[in-house]
Amino acid sequence: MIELWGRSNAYNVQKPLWLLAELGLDFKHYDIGRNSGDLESADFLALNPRARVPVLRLGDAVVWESNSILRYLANQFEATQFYPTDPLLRSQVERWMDWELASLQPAFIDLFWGYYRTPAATRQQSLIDAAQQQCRVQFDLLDAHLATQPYLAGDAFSLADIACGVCLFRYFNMGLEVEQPAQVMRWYRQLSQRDSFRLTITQPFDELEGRSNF
Ligand SMILES: N[C@@H](CCC(=O)N[C@@H](CS)C(=O)NCC(=O)O)C(=O)O
Repeated sequence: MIELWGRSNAYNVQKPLWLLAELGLDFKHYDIGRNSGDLESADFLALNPRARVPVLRLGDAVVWESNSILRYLANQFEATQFYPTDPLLRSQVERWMDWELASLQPAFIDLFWGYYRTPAATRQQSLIDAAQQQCRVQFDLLDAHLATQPYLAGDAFSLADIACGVCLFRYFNMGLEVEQPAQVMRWYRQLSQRDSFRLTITQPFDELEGRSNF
Protein backbone atom coordinates (compact mmCIF):
# COMPACT_ATOMS: atom_id res chain seq x y z
CA MET A 1 0.00 0.00 0.00
CA ILE A 2 1.21 3.49 -0.83
CA GLU A 3 1.19 5.92 2.10
CA LEU A 4 1.67 9.67 1.75
CA TRP A 5 2.27 12.17 4.54
CA GLY A 6 1.61 15.88 4.16
CA ARG A 7 -1.07 18.59 4.06
CA SER A 8 -2.99 18.50 0.80
CA ASN A 9 -2.61 22.28 0.58
CA ALA A 10 1.20 22.16 0.88
CA TYR A 11 2.86 23.16 -2.38
CA ASN A 12 5.34 20.26 -2.47
CA VAL A 13 2.78 17.70 -1.32
CA GLN A 14 0.58 18.62 -4.26
CA LYS A 15 3.22 17.26 -6.64
CA PRO A 16 2.84 13.59 -5.59
CA LEU A 17 -0.90 14.08 -5.12
CA TRP A 18 -1.13 15.21 -8.73
CA LEU A 19 0.95 12.29 -10.03
CA LEU A 20 -0.95 9.74 -7.95
CA ALA A 21 -4.17 11.09 -9.47
CA GLU A 22 -2.67 10.90 -12.97
CA LEU A 23 -1.72 7.28 -12.39
CA GLY A 24 -5.03 6.41 -10.74
CA LEU A 25 -3.22 4.87 -7.77
CA ASP A 26 -4.89 4.26 -4.42
CA PHE A 27 -3.05 5.46 -1.37
CA LYS A 28 -3.49 6.21 2.28
CA HIS A 29 -3.12 9.90 3.01
CA TYR A 30 -2.01 11.35 6.35
CA ASP A 31 -2.96 15.02 5.94
CA ILE A 32 -0.50 16.28 8.55
CA GLY A 33 1.59 19.44 9.00
CA ARG A 34 -0.82 22.01 10.44
CA ASN A 35 -0.27 21.40 14.13
CA SER A 36 2.92 22.18 15.94
CA GLY A 37 4.82 18.99 16.63
CA ASP A 38 3.24 17.07 13.73
CA LEU A 39 6.53 16.79 11.89
CA GLU A 40 8.72 16.62 14.99
CA SER A 41 7.31 13.41 16.45
CA ALA A 42 9.82 10.57 16.77
CA ASP A 43 7.71 8.48 14.41
CA PHE A 44 7.74 11.12 11.70
CA LEU A 45 11.43 11.99 12.16
CA ALA A 46 12.24 8.32 11.67
CA LEU A 47 10.67 8.68 8.22
CA ASN A 48 12.20 12.04 7.37
CA PRO A 49 14.86 13.52 9.66
CA ARG A 50 14.42 16.82 7.79
CA ALA A 51 10.94 17.13 9.34
CA ARG A 52 9.33 18.11 6.07
CA VAL A 53 6.50 16.82 3.90
CA PRO A 54 5.87 15.12 1.55
CA VAL A 55 7.04 11.66 2.56
CA LEU A 56 5.94 8.54 0.71
CA ARG A 57 6.21 4.93 1.83
CA LEU A 58 5.65 1.80 -0.21
CA GLY A 59 6.45 -1.40 1.65
CA ASP A 60 9.89 -0.87 3.15
CA ALA A 61 10.78 1.97 0.81
CA VAL A 62 10.59 5.48 2.29
CA VAL A 63 11.09 8.42 -0.06
CA TRP A 64 11.22 12.13 0.69
CA GLU A 65 11.91 15.25 -1.41
CA SER A 66 8.95 15.90 -3.66
CA ASN A 67 10.75 15.59 -7.00
CA SER A 68 12.43 12.37 -5.89
CA ILE A 69 8.99 11.03 -5.01
CA LEU A 70 7.79 11.90 -8.53
CA ARG A 71 10.71 10.02 -10.08
CA TYR A 72 10.30 7.07 -7.72
CA LEU A 73 6.59 6.69 -8.50
CA ALA A 74 7.17 7.01 -12.23
CA ASN A 75 9.92 4.36 -12.11
CA GLN A 76 8.05 2.05 -9.77
CA PHE A 77 4.85 2.12 -11.82
CA GLU A 78 6.60 2.28 -15.21
CA ALA A 79 5.01 5.59 -16.14
CA THR A 80 7.38 6.07 -19.06
CA GLN A 81 4.81 8.33 -20.74
CA PHE A 82 5.68 10.93 -18.06
CA TYR A 83 9.34 10.00 -17.54
CA PRO A 84 10.95 8.64 -20.70
CA THR A 85 13.72 6.09 -20.53
CA ASP A 86 15.77 7.56 -23.38
CA PRO A 87 18.69 9.33 -21.64
CA LEU A 88 18.40 12.60 -23.53
CA LEU A 89 14.61 12.82 -23.27
CA ARG A 90 14.84 11.96 -19.60
CA SER A 91 17.41 14.68 -19.04
CA GLN A 92 15.03 17.16 -20.65
CA VAL A 93 12.38 16.26 -18.08
CA GLU A 94 14.88 16.38 -15.23
CA ARG A 95 16.34 19.68 -16.34
CA TRP A 96 13.02 21.42 -15.61
CA MET A 97 12.55 19.54 -12.36
CA ASP A 98 15.99 20.70 -11.23
CA TRP A 99 15.27 24.23 -12.43
CA GLU A 100 12.03 24.22 -10.47
CA LEU A 101 13.86 23.41 -7.23
CA ALA A 102 16.78 25.76 -7.85
CA SER A 103 15.09 28.76 -9.46
CA LEU A 104 11.30 28.78 -9.75
CA GLN A 105 10.39 27.50 -6.31
CA PRO A 106 12.65 29.89 -4.33
CA ALA A 107 11.23 32.88 -6.23
CA PHE A 108 7.63 31.70 -5.91
CA ILE A 109 7.93 30.73 -2.23
CA ASP A 110 9.49 34.11 -1.35
CA LEU A 111 6.53 35.81 -2.98
CA PHE A 112 3.89 33.49 -1.57
CA TRP A 113 5.29 33.75 1.94
CA GLY A 114 6.22 37.44 1.73
CA TYR A 115 2.77 38.41 0.50
CA TYR A 116 0.12 35.78 1.07
CA ARG A 117 1.30 34.00 4.21
CA THR A 118 2.44 37.12 6.05
CA PRO A 119 -0.28 39.02 7.93
CA ALA A 120 -1.02 42.26 6.04
CA ALA A 121 0.20 44.43 8.94
CA THR A 122 3.69 42.93 8.90
CA ARG A 123 4.30 42.57 5.17
CA GLN A 124 7.49 44.17 3.86
CA GLN A 125 6.86 45.72 0.50
CA SER A 126 10.55 45.71 -0.49
CA LEU A 127 10.74 41.92 -0.02
CA ILE A 128 7.53 41.43 -1.98
CA ASP A 129 8.82 43.63 -4.82
CA ALA A 130 12.13 41.76 -4.99
CA ALA A 131 10.38 38.36 -5.01
CA GLN A 132 7.94 39.52 -7.65
CA GLN A 133 10.81 40.65 -9.85
CA GLN A 134 12.45 37.23 -9.43
CA CYS A 135 9.18 35.52 -10.37
CA ARG A 136 8.90 37.73 -13.45
CA VAL A 137 12.37 36.60 -14.56
CA GLN A 138 11.46 32.91 -14.12
CA PHE A 139 8.03 33.21 -15.75
CA ASP A 140 9.54 35.06 -18.72
CA LEU A 141 12.00 32.21 -19.16
CA LEU A 142 9.17 29.67 -18.99
CA ASP A 143 7.19 31.70 -21.49
CA ALA A 144 10.04 31.83 -24.02
CA HIS A 145 10.56 28.08 -23.72
CA LEU A 146 6.85 27.27 -24.01
CA ALA A 147 6.71 29.32 -27.21
CA THR A 148 8.75 26.53 -28.81
CA GLN A 149 6.74 23.47 -27.69
CA PRO A 150 3.43 22.59 -26.00
CA TYR A 151 4.86 21.14 -22.77
CA LEU A 152 8.09 21.68 -20.90
CA ALA A 153 9.84 18.56 -22.14
CA GLY A 154 8.35 18.44 -25.63
CA ASP A 155 5.02 17.47 -27.16
CA ALA A 156 3.75 15.50 -24.18
CA PHE A 157 2.89 16.14 -20.56
CA SER A 158 5.62 14.90 -18.19
CA LEU A 159 6.91 15.05 -14.62
CA ALA A 160 8.44 18.40 -15.53
CA ASP A 161 4.96 19.90 -15.98
CA ILE A 162 3.92 18.60 -12.58
CA ALA A 163 6.97 19.98 -10.78
CA CYS A 164 6.74 23.40 -12.43
CA GLY A 165 2.96 23.62 -12.89
CA VAL A 166 2.12 23.10 -9.25
CA CYS A 167 2.56 26.82 -8.46
CA LEU A 168 0.36 28.21 -11.24
CA PHE A 169 -3.03 28.22 -9.52
CA ARG A 170 -1.61 30.03 -6.48
CA TYR A 171 0.52 32.42 -8.45
CA PHE A 172 -2.43 33.68 -10.45
CA ASN A 173 -4.96 33.56 -7.60
CA MET A 174 -3.21 34.92 -4.52
CA GLY A 175 -4.57 38.42 -5.06
CA LEU A 176 -1.43 40.08 -6.42
CA GLU A 177 -1.38 41.68 -9.83
CA VAL A 178 1.14 39.62 -11.79
CA GLU A 179 1.92 39.63 -15.49
CA GLN A 180 0.28 36.89 -17.52
CA PRO A 181 2.71 35.75 -20.22
CA ALA A 182 0.77 34.37 -23.19
CA GLN A 183 2.48 30.98 -23.51
CA VAL A 184 2.46 30.35 -19.77
CA MET A 185 -1.28 31.08 -19.75
CA ARG A 186 -1.81 28.72 -22.70
CA TRP A 187 0.11 25.97 -20.85
CA TYR A 188 -1.80 26.71 -17.61
CA ARG A 189 -5.13 26.35 -19.49
CA GLN A 190 -3.98 22.99 -20.91
CA LEU A 191 -2.94 21.71 -17.49
CA SER A 192 -6.22 22.97 -15.97
CA GLN A 193 -8.16 20.71 -18.32
CA ARG A 194 -6.72 17.61 -16.66
CA ASP A 195 -9.00 15.99 -14.06
CA SER A 196 -5.93 15.36 -11.90
CA PHE A 197 -5.14 19.10 -11.85
CA ARG A 198 -8.70 20.02 -10.88
CA LEU A 199 -8.70 17.38 -8.17
CA THR A 200 -5.40 18.29 -6.53
CA ILE A 201 -4.26 21.78 -7.56
CA THR A 202 -7.34 23.92 -8.20
CA GLN A 203 -8.27 23.79 -4.55
CA PRO A 204 -8.98 26.56 -2.04
CA PHE A 205 -5.88 27.67 -0.16
CA ASP A 206 -7.29 30.52 1.93
CA GLU A 207 -6.50 28.55 5.12
CA LEU A 208 -2.92 29.71 4.47
CA GLU A 209 -3.64 33.44 4.23
CA GLY A 210 -1.76 35.41 6.89
CA ARG A 211 -0.58 32.15 8.48
CA SER A 212 3.14 31.80 8.88
CA ASN A 213 3.18 29.25 11.71
CA PHE A 214 3.19 26.11 9.54
N1 LIG B 1 12.58 20.39 -1.00
C1 LIG B 1 11.54 19.76 -0.20
C2 LIG B 1 10.78 20.87 0.54
C3 LIG B 1 9.83 20.29 1.56
C4 LIG B 1 9.09 21.39 2.32
O1 LIG B 1 9.62 22.46 2.62
N2 LIG B 1 7.82 21.10 2.63
C5 LIG B 1 6.99 22.03 3.33
C6 LIG B 1 5.58 22.03 2.72
S1 LIG B 1 5.60 22.64 1.04
C7 LIG B 1 6.85 21.61 4.79
O2 LIG B 1 7.11 20.48 5.14
N3 LIG B 1 6.42 22.55 5.62
C8 LIG B 1 6.10 22.28 6.97
C9 LIG B 1 4.63 22.00 7.13
O3 LIG B 1 3.88 21.91 6.17
O4 LIG B 1 4.21 21.85 8.30
C10 LIG B 1 10.62 18.95 -1.13
O5 LIG B 1 10.57 19.28 -2.32
O6 LIG B 1 10.00 17.99 -0.67
